[in-house]
Formats: sequence, C-alpha cells, structure tokens
Amino acid sequence: MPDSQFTKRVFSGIKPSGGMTMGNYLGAIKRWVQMQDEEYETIYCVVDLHAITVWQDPADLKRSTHEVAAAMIASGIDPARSILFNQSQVPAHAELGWLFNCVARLGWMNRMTQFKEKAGKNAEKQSLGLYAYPSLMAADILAYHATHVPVGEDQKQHVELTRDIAAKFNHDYGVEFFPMTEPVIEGPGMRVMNLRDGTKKMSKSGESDMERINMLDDADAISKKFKKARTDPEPLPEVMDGLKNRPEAKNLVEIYAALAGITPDSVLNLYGGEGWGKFKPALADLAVEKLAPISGEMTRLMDAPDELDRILAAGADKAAEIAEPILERTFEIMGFVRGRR
Ligand code: AQP
Repeated sequence: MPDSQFTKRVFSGIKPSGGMTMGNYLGAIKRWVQMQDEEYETIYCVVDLHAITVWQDPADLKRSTHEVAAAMIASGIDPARSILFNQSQVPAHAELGWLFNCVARLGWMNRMTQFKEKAGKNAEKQSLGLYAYPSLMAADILAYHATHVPVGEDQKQHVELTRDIAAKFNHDYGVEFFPMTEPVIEGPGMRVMNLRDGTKKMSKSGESDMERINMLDDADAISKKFKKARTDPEPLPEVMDGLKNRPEAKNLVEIYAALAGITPDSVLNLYGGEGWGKFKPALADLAVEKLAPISGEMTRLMDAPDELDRILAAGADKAAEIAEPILERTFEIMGFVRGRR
C-alpha cells in the first residue's frame, strides 16, 4: 500500500500517571480538539500501559485514568466524533509492541533523551518497560496506520523512532505496510516548562506541586503558583529576543500567548516594559478564565465514573475494529501461523 493511500488519521495519547497539567492541555489536548474539525479521523487514547512503566498505586491509576478521560471530554474531545478509549482495553497495542521490540535496535533506544531524563542517575533501577516505552508508543500509532501525531516538542524524538521502526519493518519484509507518520508540532505552548526551573518541562509527576499548574487547581492555587513562579529581576522586554537566556520569563510569556491564542510577540506588545508585579496577576487571571470552565466540567464527569467507563469501553470497541485487522496482517507478513479465529 503506497503512502498516498493511507487515510489521514491522527493518533495521540496521555499517560494516566498523575493529575493532568497545563502542559498536557496546551501542548496536546487544545490542538487535538481543533483536529476534530480538520480533515483527519481522530483517535485519542488514555495510555494506561505506559503509566505503569513507573509504579502506580492501583487506586491512583483508576482515578488518573478517569481524570485524563474527563479532561479530554471537558476540553472538547467529542466521543461521537473521535475514538476515545484506554489502551489496555485493546490488546493489539501490547501485541504489536512486542513485535516492534524485535524490530527496534538497542542503539536507537539508547539515544532516547526522555529515558535519560526520567531515569536520571538511577537507570539500573528503572523498569524494562520505561526503556521500551517508545517501542510501545510506535505500536500505539502504527496499530492504526496513523499518519499524523500531534505531540509536544518533548515527544518528537519518539515519533521519529516510530518512523524508523516503520521503515525497518517495511524494508525487512519487503512491504509498504506501515506509513511514515508525521509529528504535528505547532504554536506556542508546545513545550510548557516547570514554574520553578525553566529548563525542565512541566510534568505530572514532578517533585513539587508548586512547579506545575494542574487542570483541577482552583483560582487560589493558580494565582499562588504564578506568584511564586521563579523569574528574574528584569522587566519584560519589548521583543522576544530580549528573553534569550531567561528561560523562566520566556516560559511565562509563552504560557500567556498559548492561553490567549496570540503570538508571544503580541504578549510583549501588551506587557513590554512592565514588571512581574503586573504580569503575573494578569497571567493568573487569564489561566483561571480559561481553565475554570474545564475543571468544573471535569469534576462533574469524574463524579460519574460509570459513564466514563461506558464511553471508554465503547471507544475501545471502535478502536479494536481498526487495530485488529492491521495487527493480523502484521502477523501474516511476518509468517506467524494464525489458524484460530
Ligand atoms: N510540559 C509540556 N509541554 C507541552 N506538552 C506536554 N505534554 C506533556 N507535558 C507537556 C504533552 O502531553 C501529551 C501527553 O503526555 P504524557 O502525559 O503521556 O507524557 P509525558 O510527556 O511524559 O507527561 P508528563 O506530565 O511528563 O508525565 P510523567 O511526569 O508522568 O512522566 C504529549 O503529547 C506530550 O507532548
């Protein structure tokens, strides 16, 4: 099947490894919602198998799975227009993941910067799953022949690995079966940084709650976190060039831009020359204005977990309808005996 015949299909996912952050919203979900109105078929997944690459308390995993699903729906992912499900309910992910573990090369995995960042000095103590994570992510994408993956900057390398796996598979078996998936990375907010250290990304599982804005934070927490966010003594510059080597300041300007839907330069047109005493409260007000309606709806949805479970199960049925024939054909190409139907 040549590339041009692949349906334009988007796949992306979020790990239920803790509370949803503003990074997940600005870097991922906001764009996913728009893609429903574009020319793509959209598939969005709560990637629970990825969450357990680090220890998850079972009750927390369940709660976080509901929280991620609720955040997606409350932000505008419509289960009637997109396929929305949790990964572990579609076994094709794990099965194709194993096949890809046998395609991916150790040298490729050793270059994955996210593993190095997450494992830190303790690489020996990490799970094998954390190391193999990008190969399972390739399976998530390619089980649907997804052509486009909207992700934050931080995940770009994993989408490149997905292309390497697809290319090696196609080459080794002499087929044009898997597409060359494109990462879709656009606009400000695609890498939201930690509020206490502007060189690290904002993460769900970062050490301190003060370093991130959670989607469920209330107005007081949001304003306190921005107030205490690390900055520098300089006022805001008139142009973006003035934010070079000022990672924390740059991050706050980019968060404002992403929330307001304007460019960072336009933010500086409004606030250039002003101090943090004026900018931080304005940023906090804007964040509350944008997040409060979403967090209100998230809370309502999370109070009805049975309804969320029903939506995820129905989505998993639809997802399996696409993934199972692709997995089956992969087994066939590789020479597996598959007489059982
Ligand atoms: N800080 C961020 N800025 C921009 N985009 C981000 N994303 C996550 N954090 C940021 C995007 O959200 C999607 C889902 O990511 P994920 O939660 O599955 O994985 P992650 O990137 O490993 O997220 P965390 O918060 O850092 O999780 P933990 O701390 O548990 O490891 C992706 O599209 C990602 O780009």
